[in-house]
Amino acid sequence: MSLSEHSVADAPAQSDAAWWKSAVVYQIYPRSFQDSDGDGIGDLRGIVRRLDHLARLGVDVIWLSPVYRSPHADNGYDISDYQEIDPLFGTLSDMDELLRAVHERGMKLIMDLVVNHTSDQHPWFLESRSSRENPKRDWYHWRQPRDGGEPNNWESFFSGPAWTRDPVTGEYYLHLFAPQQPDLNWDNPQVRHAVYRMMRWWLDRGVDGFRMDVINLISKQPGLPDGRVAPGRRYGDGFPHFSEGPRLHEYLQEMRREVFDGRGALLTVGETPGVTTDQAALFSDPERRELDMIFQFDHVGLDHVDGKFRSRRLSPGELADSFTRWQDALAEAGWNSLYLSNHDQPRPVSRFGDDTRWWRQSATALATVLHLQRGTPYVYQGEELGMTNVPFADIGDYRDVETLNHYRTAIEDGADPADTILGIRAMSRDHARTPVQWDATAHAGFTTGDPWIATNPNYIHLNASAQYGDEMSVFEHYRALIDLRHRLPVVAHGTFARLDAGDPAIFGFERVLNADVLFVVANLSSHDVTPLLDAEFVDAWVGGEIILSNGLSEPRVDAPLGPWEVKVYAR
Ligand code: TEU
Repeated sequence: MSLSEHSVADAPAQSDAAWWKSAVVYQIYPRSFQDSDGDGIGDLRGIVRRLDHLARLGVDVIWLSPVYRSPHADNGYDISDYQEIDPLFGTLSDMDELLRAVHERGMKLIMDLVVNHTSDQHPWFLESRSSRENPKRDWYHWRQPRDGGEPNNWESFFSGPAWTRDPVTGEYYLHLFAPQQPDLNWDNPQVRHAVYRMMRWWLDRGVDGFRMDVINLISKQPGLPDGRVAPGRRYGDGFPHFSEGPRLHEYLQEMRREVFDGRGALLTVGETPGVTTDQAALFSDPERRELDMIFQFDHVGLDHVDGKFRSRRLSPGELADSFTRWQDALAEAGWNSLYLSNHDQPRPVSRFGDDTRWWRQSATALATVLHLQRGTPYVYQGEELGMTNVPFADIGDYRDVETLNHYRTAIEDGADPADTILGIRAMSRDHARTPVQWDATAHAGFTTGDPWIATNPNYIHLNASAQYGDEMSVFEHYRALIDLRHRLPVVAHGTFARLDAGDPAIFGFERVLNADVLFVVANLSSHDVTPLLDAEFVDAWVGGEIILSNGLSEPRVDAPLGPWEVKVYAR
């Protein structure tokens, strides 16, 4: 292969500071990763037991979903003590042990930072609600009733109004998510500095950065104005008023100065639902000193029709078009986070691929086109095994607050139960939350007890131990992709250019860094397709080496592609 390996001299000068450009992040949802004490809920010691899986996969960073003390109204995204570990997951000393074990293997660990809201059991909120005169009253958003009801017309992300009346004072408080998740008032400097103190405390303890939950919602439009009500709707669209508020970027720059300046190789990634490409550049342009990168939601919203629970299959090309828009938009300034799934999304092989006939091919094709884009890839637990959506049939199987609230309000509003379940079966967050499938023993090796949510029955054949060492497996394919990013600077630092291959089902793109060129060509459909490429282009690739594929791989770049076939060429 003529492609230079470890030619760090070729890479852009900022590559040292931006170490995360050649890193791969792995997300752990602790509840469902590995149980160590038989209570059916994953925990920190369980994670330590499985670190060799991650080392084998080759990931650089672990993002840990919340493990702080929490009443678990939203599985830990409702935090009642930011400086304590929830007893379900272990203790602070288990956390120190995990950090030590992660660092010992040369990996880093970032925590989930959930500071748009706290739990309603957090001492800050308990004080705040206690009286109108309490010094912490202003730490949350309290308002008088309007016409005896909610202060404005915003809807919660989890169904129903975004306001709940508190009997103690008769006032309403704002919660963009569940009533147990009151929104903090970031306009109060005491709130911001309390958060920064807590963040420094974790960094001092050894964590390597944060994934910041709904961080684009922390600054709200003053006055909290009503949203526009679409025809036939009960609630107004508050989104334009509670996202991208006027002081958002000021707060992120302040956080950067107060928390991150002068510290070593950290990673900050913001979760930013609804973000546009222009806003994304503002967050992640290094010159602006805000965040390293953000999660955008374009490709995970494409299949929403009327809200997420009325969804559709994408047509060939839609996914590739969305990825291309983001690659092009952040080519000059800013940086992409690349992901197919997380704990809020269905399993990608079921959603975007073909989890029956072309399960292996589609899982590996999707992974390849994701990992070889410009940006930092994120692997969500189980994705590296090609885990699929779970065939839950009954509402009693589901555990997620968003799913259960949607079901209850839909039925109250007169929806057909069978129809409602169909919507949930396509999109519920619980698809991502069934236990990781380690082996073919009871409950997939996740627990010796009763798991808090049922295991996907396909664990008997779909599990990690069946895939280790099998060159054709989804796991080994992910491993190869991660290895490519580490070895070839063009993967991390090269430019991206999409090529028209004559059919929307084909996603073809080149990555270029100086003399090094990669060409990725994938058929993202379940039928055969032949790429139509310029003769000149085809000639230039004669003799190019196929460095990774998931099929029989005809050497010519314009050879017909089987369903979900992908090939990666280098020269
Ligand atoms: O999610 C925020 C978000 O906007 C969504 O993806 C949302 O959870 C939902 O799926 C909309 O349909 C973050 C966390 O990732 C999520 O798990 C939490 O429930 C939420 O914030 C509140 O903290």
